[in-house]
Order: sequence, then structure tokens, then C-alpha cells
Amino acid sequence: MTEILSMPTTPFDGQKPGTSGLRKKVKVFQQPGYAENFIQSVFDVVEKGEAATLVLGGDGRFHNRTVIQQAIRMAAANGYARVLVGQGGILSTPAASHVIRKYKASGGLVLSASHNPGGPDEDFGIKYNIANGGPAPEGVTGAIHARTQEIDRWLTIAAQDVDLDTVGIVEVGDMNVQIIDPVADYADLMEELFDFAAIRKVVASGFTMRFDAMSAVTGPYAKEILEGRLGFAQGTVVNGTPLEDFGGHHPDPNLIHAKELYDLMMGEGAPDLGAASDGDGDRNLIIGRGRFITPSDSLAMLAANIECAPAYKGRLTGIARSMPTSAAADRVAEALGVPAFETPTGWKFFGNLLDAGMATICGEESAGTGSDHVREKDGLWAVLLWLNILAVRDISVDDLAKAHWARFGRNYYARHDYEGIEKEGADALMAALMDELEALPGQEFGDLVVEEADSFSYTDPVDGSVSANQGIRILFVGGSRVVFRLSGTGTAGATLRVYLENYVPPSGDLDAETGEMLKGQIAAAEAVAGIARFTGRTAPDVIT
Ligand code: VG1
Ligand code: CO
Repeated sequence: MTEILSMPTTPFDGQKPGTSGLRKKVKVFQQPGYAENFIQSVFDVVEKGEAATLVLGGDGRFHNRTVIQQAIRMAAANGYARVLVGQGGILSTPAASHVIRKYKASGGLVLSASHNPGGPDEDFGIKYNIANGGPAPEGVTGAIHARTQEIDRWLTIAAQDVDLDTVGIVEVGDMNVQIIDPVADYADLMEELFDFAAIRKVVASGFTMRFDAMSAVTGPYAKEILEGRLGFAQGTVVNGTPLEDFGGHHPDPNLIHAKELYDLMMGEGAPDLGAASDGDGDRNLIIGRGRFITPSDSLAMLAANIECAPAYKGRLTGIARSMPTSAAADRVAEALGVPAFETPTGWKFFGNLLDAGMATICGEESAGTGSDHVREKDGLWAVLLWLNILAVRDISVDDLAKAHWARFGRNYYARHDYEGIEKEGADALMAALMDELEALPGQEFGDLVVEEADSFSYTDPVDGSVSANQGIRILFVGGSRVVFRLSGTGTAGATLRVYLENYVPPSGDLDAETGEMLKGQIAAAEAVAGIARFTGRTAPDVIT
């Protein structure tokens, strides 16, 4: 038996997992004992069972390899029988979810701060996923946080670093470490889900695309699947090598950080499809030639056409969306006669619905879409489903969008982010909104009349757990809406998110400018919340 070393420690403040794991500056994670305390707290509270397997991988950002080596030694000391690690320490978030499920692991540590920038002065993160492959639910993250506040030791063994770059099996203490190809299992799964033959056919007859991997984790996945298995030309995948600092950019697939792709798609000679993914590969951006598809619309359009993909034929049971996501998907659910679910922000809230077979496809306005094939949102999956639909229907993105709106109407939508504002101001703004709620119904803001206003609370239909205070909703007569939330993924100050939505029925103007269509909602948001007064800002930092 290898000797287990018990290292005395004291708690760090603030090791509270947010919307998607614990995210802090790299400098915070580099403090001696910081990552170890958190990982030990995970190991102390999660269910492992006998001869447990742990999956380990991350988005390749700066500090990834260091924490992987720490975690391997700690897993050995904590009684895991086996650890599966992606080669080079790499596993995209959806690939990690798949590996957990496929190899029946008890869970996994996903090292990522997603779309946040990387590098010595930027962000790092650790998230624990449970045996179903999904992010730990609130009951588990709450227990982990409680444990971090009383932890007094962490366990490790004395062992050399593992060579992460060579696929194979090594022993660390009494534990088996398998370095696995991070791409193969995932690429095989995608081939099972989608009509690759149909996609190959349109590619062969001239369909073109550009995929911007943003120097983040999806490069190797996209190259294998798009250029390797589907026959797209070499060079279709750009920024395809994962870099520790993402080339100094935000690996955030939106119109600001993927501007080059956007400009290409709006210009002369654009390919048929433009797509991008984020740091850890769970988000997606979809742009057709001359047509950006909002993530909320993408969810609705994918759900409406999911029958085109072989693995989903005849098995759509329900559609789930996070509360701030537009109601476009609800209209599709209604038309298809399946239930629509509205959950709090964060993928962990979809897990129970997917496990119970109540929902097949889920999505968030923040560029996340996914299905019951894994328990995470999945960037490349969304891109492949789009490709599958376009190939089978032989239609352009723009024509598909227009036909969709002509049938269901259009939910004009935008999110305004006020980043790095003072926490006091942000909290005061939300508190003032709470106080106002009861008096809002009936009040008029320009042409808008408040129908209902509340603080969103969710009761999970599967386990009955309640999650309160998940954002403030102000619903106007006619289906338009303003939502206010504070971000749970930031690492500096507070970020206020204001979500704006205006529904136009099929008889209305379906091809107007989004900013124009949301003027009334933007003015109402300022009037109701006093954004300038509480934050000192007169305009958002980022509009997506
Ligand atoms: C944001 C998004 C949310 C998403 C989360 C994690 O959270 O709004 O929809 O699930 O990021 O995505 P917040 O609390 O900052 O609004 V990722 O791609 O960072 O794993
Ligand atoms: Co992400």
C-alpha cells in the first residue's frame, strides 16, 4: 500500500461554486493549498462507491497541467481505482461528459473557466460533474462549499508527475491512470447521432463553412470531424490549435469576440455556414451567409427540425430552456405538442429533465445548446445538427430562419452586460427591483404595460428541489419582456445582465433591425431598474 500523506490546511474564503463551478483568477488558484482544498472538499462529499473511476480533463488553459497533476495524486490518496485523463490534459466539457457516461465513472473534474480569458493573470476554474455526466446539482455544490469552510487536511501521495502526452496506462500509487485520446470517443458519438452521409454529400457538391475554434479546446475535435470525417477542405477550421492563453483573446463565441468570423459571413463570398465555439467547447455561434442566428432562435430552429437527424427521429419528448432564453422554443414545443420547461440559468438544471426523459433538447441564450446525448451543452453538436438539417432540407440558414419566423413569429432578442461593476451597486439595484415588484403590474413604460413581475423561482419537477432568486422577470402585455440577473461566473466585481425580448407575430415585421425593435424594452429597463443610477454606467459593455 502506498503511504497516504495528510496535509494540514485551513479554509479559504469564497470557495463557493457559481453558475458553473469555482472560477477565480489563476493567481488565486496558485496559492498553496487553494486547488487542493477545493478538490479535497469534492472528494470528501461526493459519492464514489467501490473501485471508482474519475475523469479528468480541461480546456488546456494556463495552469491546467499543474492542477491535473495535483488531482491525480490526490485521487490516488482518496481511494479512486482509476483516473481517465485526456491526452495533454485536454477534454472539452461535452467530451468529458461523454467519457464519464461511457466508462461509467463516478464523476469527473472539468478544469475550465469556459469563455473567460486565460493566462497567468486571467481565469481558471474547477467544476465537478456527477455520474450522469452533468454538472453537480445545487445539493452537491452546496455540500462541497460547506466542506471548504471546515476543511483541515487534504490527502495526497508522493509520486512523480505523469506524462500527460502519451496515450497509455501508468500506475500512480495503487491507482491506474489511463491517458486517453480526447477526441476519438466523442467523434464516434457524433457519427452515431447525425446523418454524416447526407452532410458529406453536400460538402462534396460545394457546401462550404468556416469553423473558428478560437485557439481553444475544440480545434482538434473540429479538425477530426469536419475536415477528417466530413470532407470539408483543409483550413475550414481556423485557430484550431489550443493555446494556454487562447492567443490573448476571449474565447467567447459572440459577435464581439468572433468579429472576424462575423465580418466574413456578412461580406462578399461568405461560406454557407460560419460557426465558432468557446474555451471549453460547450458553446456555439451560428452565422449563415448574411444572417446571424441568436442562440435562442437556434434552439427553436433546431428543435423544430430535429427529426432530420437520425438519432432524434420520433423521440422528441420535450424542450427545455433557461428562464432568460427567449420564448421562441416554447412556440415550437406548443406546435409539436411536447412540453416546454423553463429552468434557472446554468446547465445543471437540465440534468434531471434529461435523465428522466422529459426533455430531449435544451438551450440557453448564452450560446449553449445540447441534448440527451451527454449532460452538458455541446458546441460542436449544435454545429453538426445545423449541418445535418441544412443538408437534409437543402436550404440556406437565411431561408430556414425566414421560414421559421413566418410560421412561429420572431422573438427579437438581445442581452446587455454591464461588466465589472461594483458589487454594492449591483446588489442595491437588485434589492430595489425586488421592493418594486408588487407595484409594477399595470404600470406603463412608453407603449409597454407590465402584465406580471416576479423573482423567478424554480421547482424541479423530478426531485422537487426549489431554487429561488434566479433573476427578476418583468413581463409586458403581448409577450415582450425584460429580465435582470447578476452573473455567477465572473471573477472580478459584479456583472449585471439585462435580457431584452420583443415578440412579433407572423403578421408583423419579421426582418427589422434588432436594436430598433428593442428600443421600448431598453427604455423600460432603465426606467424600472435605474441602471445608470446604481451602476454609474450609461451603456452596456457588451451587447450579444
Ligand atoms: C453564464 C451564462 C449561463 C451559462 C454559464 C456557464 O452564466 O449566462 O447561461 O450556463 O455562463 O457557461 P452567468 O451566471 O455568468 O450568467 V460556460 O460556457 O461558462 O460553462
Ligand atoms: Co463554456
